Amino acid sequence: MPNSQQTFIMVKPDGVKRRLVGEVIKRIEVKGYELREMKLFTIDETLAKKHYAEHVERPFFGELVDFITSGPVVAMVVEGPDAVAGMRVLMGATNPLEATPGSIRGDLATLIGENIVHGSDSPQSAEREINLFFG
Ligand code: DAT
Ligand code: MG
Repeated sequence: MPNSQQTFIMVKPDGVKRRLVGEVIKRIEVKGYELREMKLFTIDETLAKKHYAEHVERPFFGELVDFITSGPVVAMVVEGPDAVAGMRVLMGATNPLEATPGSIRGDLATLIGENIVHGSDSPQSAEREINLFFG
């Protein structure tokens, strides 16, 4: 497979509450990526702070940790050609207002703080996040 990569994808608590797990997985599968790992669980504060460590200085860090620990998530390892960048395109921009229609966030979300999915932003982040959640 040309430049096959693994990336870390997560349906966040808002997506699970809104019963969008199937919708997100459907979009990943019909695109042509494969699911390699998957688990439903609730993230604890320690894991949340490690996952979002790059945002520790941001004013919304506390809210981010509260939100991501507020209910179950579905964590996944997704694999395919250029899967890291490809999943970012499938997800759409961080702010749903700027996310293109056709993308997950563009079609399904309205608020930056409730944007349904997480996806690694680089191969290095993917490796770190896969180890954090599935290592
Ligand atoms: P992404 O999830 O697209 O990688 P990010 O890593 O910059 O975006 O931020 C992580 C999450 O933090 C993002 O999905 C939603 C939240 N967030 C980002 N910027 C924000 C802001 N200005 N206000 C509130 N929440 C924000
Ligand atoms: Mg990010």
